[in-house]
Amino acid sequence: MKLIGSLTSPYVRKVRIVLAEKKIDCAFEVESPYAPGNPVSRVNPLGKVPVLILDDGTSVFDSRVIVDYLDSTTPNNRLIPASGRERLLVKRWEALADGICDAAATIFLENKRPEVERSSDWIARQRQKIDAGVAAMSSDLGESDWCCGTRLNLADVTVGCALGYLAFRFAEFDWPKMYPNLDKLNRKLLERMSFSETVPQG
Ligand code: GSF
Repeated sequence: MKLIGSLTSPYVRKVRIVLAEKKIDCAFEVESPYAPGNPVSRVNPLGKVPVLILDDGTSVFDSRVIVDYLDSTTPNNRLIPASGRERLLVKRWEALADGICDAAATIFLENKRPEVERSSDWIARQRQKIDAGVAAMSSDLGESDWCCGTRLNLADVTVGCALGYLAFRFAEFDWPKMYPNLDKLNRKLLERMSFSETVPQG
């Protein structure tokens, strides 16, 4: 099995954390979907990372499909509840955290365009999603130790990836000060090697 992805992507990080937490062996090929001549679109018609290549050559995307598959392949350390309301809530956390990453990545890309082509309305719209999304994560976490349930699961993984991505791309957004409960959770997550070894870089 081989994972293709970049060192900056929060979605790739999500998959790497799941692989590490579940102790699944998988090669990692670092590729940027933006580098000229990169091979990503040959394995994913959408041209996005992460992509997981199975041993029979099947390419799997996107990150939600990949982590669902990985969690189902080995019974140890299940990160996604099998069914029912618990599963629904974990997937809801994932959608919220991924949505924050989507908005943050959109702003990052918009800001890379020449200044005259940038839309401040579009940036403000995305920024609103980030602000409301982080506020919702903080409110839903409350004083609990974990996002959902009594131990680490995919909800915490995705929240950690979203917070790490905000720290990486939007250092000026002082969410740790605004939301001490998210800061506490994030610090606890970073004590795990799966998180500390995958902090975005580039
Ligand atoms: C998002 C993947 C994505 O946007 C998932 O896997 O969960 N819903 C998908 N990946 C970005 C890199 S990054 O921003 O994480 C990507 O590959 N962009 C290349 C492009 O051409 O959009």
